[in-house]
Amino acid sequence: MCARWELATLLVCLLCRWSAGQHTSEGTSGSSPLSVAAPGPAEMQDIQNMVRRTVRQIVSQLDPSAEVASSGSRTRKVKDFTRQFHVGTSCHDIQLTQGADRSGVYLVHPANLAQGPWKVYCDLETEGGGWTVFQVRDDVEPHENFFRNWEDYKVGFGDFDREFWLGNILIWALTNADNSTQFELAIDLEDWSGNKRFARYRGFRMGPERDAYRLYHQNLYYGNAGDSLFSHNGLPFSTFDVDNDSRRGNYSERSCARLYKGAWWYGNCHDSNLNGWYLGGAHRSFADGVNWYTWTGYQYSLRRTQMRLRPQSDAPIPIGQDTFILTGRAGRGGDSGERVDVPELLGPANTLTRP
Ligand SMILES: [Ca+2]
Repeated sequence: MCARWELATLLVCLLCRWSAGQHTSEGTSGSSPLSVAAPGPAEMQDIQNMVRRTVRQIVSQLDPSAEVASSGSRTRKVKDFTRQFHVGTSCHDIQLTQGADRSGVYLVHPANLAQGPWKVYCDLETEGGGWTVFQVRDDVEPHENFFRNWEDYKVGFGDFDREFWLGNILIWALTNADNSTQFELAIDLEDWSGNKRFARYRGFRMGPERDAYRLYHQNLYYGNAGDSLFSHNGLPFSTFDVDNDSRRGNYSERSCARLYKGAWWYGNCHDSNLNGWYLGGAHRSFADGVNWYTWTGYQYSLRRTQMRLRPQSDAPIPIGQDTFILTGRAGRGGDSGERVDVPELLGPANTLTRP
């Protein structure tokens, strides 16, 4: 493996030197009749992305079991605990009542769903654990297509060991299983230089489908990525085929999901687009990548993102100035205590959470 990595590293060095040499010689001589125009920053970014992709392909061919810890990976390392632990009502419940302490795939059956159980990825190791991870974008091969319709986002898609969206039914069910539990939302971001940022919200939940899977949270209470979910609070979910955003215009202009190649709680249109196109770093197109505006702007597509939820602790919430609280009971699906019938989860479209 070491030798393979050395080979890959050598290749990167050679390519980088070659492209740098091209750049330098053109920059200094300039008059050579054979020289082409020196690449600008955008072209250099494209070259870097191309090199990165090529190395990734070479490494994955050399070592099919390569994992995400090293660049050039294909999948994330995910363990399956569905046979070792009983079905719980949530990841937090399984950790609490069965003593599970390793992250991986478990079976949960939220009390407000008629059907179940369902597979979910639990992070039981980060900051005390108890997290259900509901969105992952990552530097894996092959990438998942996130430009999907309402039904796909409703049921969920992807692979737990690559990229996925858990599905709006389950995100709704988990955050509305009872009327008293409040949920914390953690968003983790990583750029292509390995820098990591995060944003934390309290009072997170998603409305039911009749509420268009609306996003509710209390204001950002902790984080260093900036608050790119502020303007999305209280907005309904939109996909390219179901336009619930507030943008007006003619056909091609009126849908944020279509314009920005994602599915999100768009208004007119967004400060964050974590389900956008995986563009692998800086991009020339506007706001259609995996963007988090307050950190990397509208023309930088992040390398890794993750969204996870868990019951929040009972510690006091530091509510500052300008804090919005939109966590009322309206639209909660668990009010009556009845189980909601969601036959969609039993359909063949559900390849992610079906055991
Ligand atoms: Ca619209």
